[in-house]
Amino acid sequence: MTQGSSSVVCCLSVRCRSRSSADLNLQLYPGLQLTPQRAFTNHCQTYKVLEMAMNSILNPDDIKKALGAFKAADSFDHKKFFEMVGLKAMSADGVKKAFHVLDADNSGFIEEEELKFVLKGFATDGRDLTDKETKAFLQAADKDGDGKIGAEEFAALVRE
Ligand SMILES: [Ca+2]
Ligand SMILES: [Ca+2]
Repeated sequence: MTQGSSSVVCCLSVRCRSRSSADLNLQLYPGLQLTPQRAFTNHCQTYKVLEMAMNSILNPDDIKKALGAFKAADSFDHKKFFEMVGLKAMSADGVKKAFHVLDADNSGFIEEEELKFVLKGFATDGRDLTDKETKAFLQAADKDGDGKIGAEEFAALVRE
C-alpha cells in the first residue's frame, strides 16, 4: 500500500442507476486490482468495488460489527459508527481515503443521495439510511450549509 506502487489500479465509480458512460469517473486506489472494463461489465458491482476499497482501509470485521449494530431503521448513530469501524482513530490520510470511497461519483463531495447509500460503501449488504437518518447525518456534517459533505467536513465529523 505505498504510493509508489508500480501497479496501476483503478476504482470505478459509477452510480448503480446510471448507465451513462459520462458518469464514469476513475479514481486511483492503491491495492485494488480491478480494471475499469471489468468493473463496468456489471455496473451494479460498483458497491463491491467500494467495499473492496474500504476493506483495504478498515478492518472488515469491525465494519461487519458496526453495520450489525445499526441494522434497525432509524438506529444509525454516526459517532458510534465511525468509532466502531475504526475511522475515528484513523490517520488523517486514512480518513481522506475513506472519504474518497464514499464519494462514489468522485465529485469531491458526499451529496445527500450518496449519503443515503453510505453504508453500502462500507459493505455491499449495508442497508440504505432512512430519509430521517440521511437528513440528520447531513445536518451534523454540513457545517457550511451547502447541502453536501466536503472532505474537511467529513474529517471533522469522524473526529467528533
Ligand atoms: Ca459525490
Ligand atoms: Ca458542506
